Amino acid sequence: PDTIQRYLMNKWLFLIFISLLLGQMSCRQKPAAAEKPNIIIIYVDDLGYGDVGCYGAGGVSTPNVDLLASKGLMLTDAHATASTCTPSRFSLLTGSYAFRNDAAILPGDAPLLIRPGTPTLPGMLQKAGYTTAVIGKWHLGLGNGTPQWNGILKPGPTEVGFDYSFIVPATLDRVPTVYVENHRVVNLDAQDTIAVSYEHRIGNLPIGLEHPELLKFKADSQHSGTIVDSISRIGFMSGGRSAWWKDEDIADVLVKQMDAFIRKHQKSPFFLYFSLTDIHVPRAPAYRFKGKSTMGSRGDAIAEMDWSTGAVLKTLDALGLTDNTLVIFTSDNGPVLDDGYDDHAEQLVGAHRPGGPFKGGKYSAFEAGTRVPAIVYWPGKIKPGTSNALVSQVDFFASFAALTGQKLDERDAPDSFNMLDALTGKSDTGRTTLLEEAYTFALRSGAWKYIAPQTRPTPGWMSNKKIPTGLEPFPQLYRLDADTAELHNVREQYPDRTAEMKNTLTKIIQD
Ligand code: NG6
Ligand code: CA
Repeated sequence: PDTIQRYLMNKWLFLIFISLLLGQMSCRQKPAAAEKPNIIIIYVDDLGYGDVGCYGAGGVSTPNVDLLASKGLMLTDAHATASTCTPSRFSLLTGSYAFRNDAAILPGDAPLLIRPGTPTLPGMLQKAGYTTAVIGKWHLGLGNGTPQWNGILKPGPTEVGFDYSFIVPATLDRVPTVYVENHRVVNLDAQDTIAVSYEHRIGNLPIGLEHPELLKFKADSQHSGTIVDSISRIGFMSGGRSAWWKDEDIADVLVKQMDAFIRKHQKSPFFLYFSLTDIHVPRAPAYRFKGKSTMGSRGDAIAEMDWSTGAVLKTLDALGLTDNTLVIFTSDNGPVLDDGYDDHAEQLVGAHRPGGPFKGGKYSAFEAGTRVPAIVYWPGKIKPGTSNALVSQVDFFASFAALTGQKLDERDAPDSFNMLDALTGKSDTGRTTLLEEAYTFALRSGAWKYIAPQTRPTPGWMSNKKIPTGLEPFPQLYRLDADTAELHNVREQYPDRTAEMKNTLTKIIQD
């Protein structure tokens, strides 16, 4: 009996020891898990402030985005850093303003704009233990010099912080019309090599200029290059037929990639930059979205974008990851109706206001150029609500560093501020000043908006866009609290304020 007792005692002690150990381990893991939520940025292309239901859209419904807003924090004064794509994406990923690197809209055969070795948001999260991926639109260039479409496309996303990439290299309207997975074009037949030129015609595929009868949409002269999938593109290409995407399938392809990546990495923290190709031109959503809006293909593309957003939530729910995942939904620049293809966006827009109450849109220095929908969703952690804190996407870098306990070096993310409290609704206070880049600079300070005289030449085609650009040879000052639509330049009534804002702007630029 003595041995039995001792045996039982030992067994008890052993069990107590094991359970204490397990308890310890889970205690240690719990706070770590809570500090390292998965992070997903759903980045829509060209979605305007007023283009989704919760921000006032008409003509299309966006139930999934609206759900994000009703359960998350809806920001009403959040900005892309620029009113065009490449500059905004550069700033989002590097925490540095695009002008510091001379970033402008890139052609489809440009070399990689972010130099390997530059501190990046995904690179910082890798150090914090995250697995990182970009799925969708890239538009930051590939390779050194000319991209090697038939070989190894390097450096690219995986050299600047992403563990995995599945991308549309530039825009839907630019050649080559192929996906790139890590360093290679997907489904390329080695016998049918790809050639690309932005200077002159190559190969013998039909081009839009000569064969308008083959086109789904009529296009302007810049978009009248090689025809792929009945859509003429900017630039010329030949070969690579087995690798061509089909425009109507892109959302499905990207959603499948998104789902696979999340499933694969569900057990450890991941960062996904889910960069949708909707709602940029050419707008050819999947056939099942045809007629989902009253606004033609632009509205239908919004419906498709909403579906892709819902797909993310569905995957998270299915895997039980919803409470441990921070999702930010936003856009790279403001809206445009006619961006080169005749898809009736202007004729069918009706009472819908793509830029909401704001003036301008894509390419513009007025508010609608950079003020975009922005929703932060993290059920259980973020109280549902609305916030008018002034925040910029350049702040995601420092904010996520703070969230995940990463210290930033001085050379990291020079323009990024930690706005974590504003992004999670703990505070209403955002930035005191905010820079907007167009073909000039604008500065926000509270309700004041200063637009500097135009500094960069605009491309010739800009004059056809019918968007008020805000580009003038003289300074402009607006009071957004009294004049949301930037109609009255009050610089003469407020010379001191004008001078002060000009100085602040100069300091930021020269910093
Ligand atoms: C412009 C294109 C426009 C669009 C834009 C980039 C012309 C006339 N227009 O050069 O269609 O592709 O670049 O859009 O060529 S963005 O959202 O990637 O900035
Ligand atoms: Ca864009």
